[in-house]
Amino acid sequence: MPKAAVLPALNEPMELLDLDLEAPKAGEVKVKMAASGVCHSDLSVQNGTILLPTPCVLGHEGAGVITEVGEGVTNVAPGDHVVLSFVPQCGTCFFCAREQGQLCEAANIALVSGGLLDGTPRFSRDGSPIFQMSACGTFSEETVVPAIGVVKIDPDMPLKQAALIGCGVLTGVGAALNTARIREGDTVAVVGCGGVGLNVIQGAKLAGAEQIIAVDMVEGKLELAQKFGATDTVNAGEGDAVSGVMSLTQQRGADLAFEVIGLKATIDQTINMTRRGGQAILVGVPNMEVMIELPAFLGLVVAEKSIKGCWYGSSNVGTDIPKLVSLYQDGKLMLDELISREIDNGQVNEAFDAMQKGEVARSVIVYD
Ligand code: PAD
Ligand code: ZN
Repeated sequence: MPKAAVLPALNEPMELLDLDLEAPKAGEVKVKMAASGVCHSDLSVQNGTILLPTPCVLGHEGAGVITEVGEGVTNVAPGDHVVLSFVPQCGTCFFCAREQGQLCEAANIALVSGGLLDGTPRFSRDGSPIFQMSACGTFSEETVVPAIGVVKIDPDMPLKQAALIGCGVLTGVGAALNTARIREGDTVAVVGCGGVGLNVIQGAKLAGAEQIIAVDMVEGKLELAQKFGATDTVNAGEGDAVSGVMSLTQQRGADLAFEVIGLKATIDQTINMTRRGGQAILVGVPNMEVMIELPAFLGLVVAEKSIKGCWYGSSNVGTDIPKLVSLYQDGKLMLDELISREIDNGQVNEAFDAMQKGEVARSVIVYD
């Protein structure tokens, strides 16, 4: 009976409960969780920005060890160390066949239903289903997920650091390396330097950006951003973020600007601080009502700006997760520095508070 942090209903605090967990069905695996990061998207389920059915086990950024496999599973075996993917990637659908696994058709139902690929969760309590976020539910000691939702990694990789790759690192670094087209010497602005934004910064550095401008309202985040590779900072709490970036770029704007918060105001700012001919990459998840409005001719046509969405860092999890593990092992990717606090899964409410106050890059649940 795993203990899990369960969101009982919208806007309610999470409760630590003993749950029943079914054995994996065909094509599914059971994972003993080792660690799980707490991401802003988890908080966004609690406050309704991301809509999922409740009660629900949140958590979608995790790593652990396979303990059981269902019929027909060949990609992993008990004892394997894995990172969970919050977008299961089938490898054969229209999108996977076009190297856009982040848009996998098989994953769609899992992302919205609170269940696995068949739309049903494997957790329950007193006979009633308990849903699981993004076919994961990493705020539980154990979970059952689709086999195509786990990627085997080198067993020497520490699982606490590996957990972070599952969302924040894959999304942030992938936004810079896969979604965007950063060229050597480019100027990049990153609006929002939380767990995901810091990874956009280190991804931009890896891609060869020369000037990296970090924008945030919390001074501590701007200091951390400099450790991850930011060359300049703009405190959006002390002045207009767009003017700040303009004055650092000869009034042209950044070659590429990334929005990593999910607010209308900062999305508008990000588009406005992108130079003519540049790319604005939208990573933050806004609530469903947010609309983008801009003058079509002056804002887009004659300015030749591109606005691009970014889902899961445009990642192919099967190749990108092992690649990020190797980068960490070679000392080229900062993961230790993302772990601000280690907690247990009874402390997720406190972790949400700390995130909202801007106190942490990531709180990480570490299981025994
Ligand atoms: P976080 O809360 O750790 O970081 C957000 C940062 O933004 C913090 O450092 C804040 O101080 C800063 N901030 C807030 N408001 C402002 C403002 N007005 N101006 C400047 N800075 C501000 O969140 P996170 O990094 O975990 O997640 C960021 C977003 O990315 C969030 O919307 C999440 O849902 C989304 C996300 N998207 C994907 C994807 O695939 N597109 C994946 C994972 C997360
Ligand atoms: Zn996330």
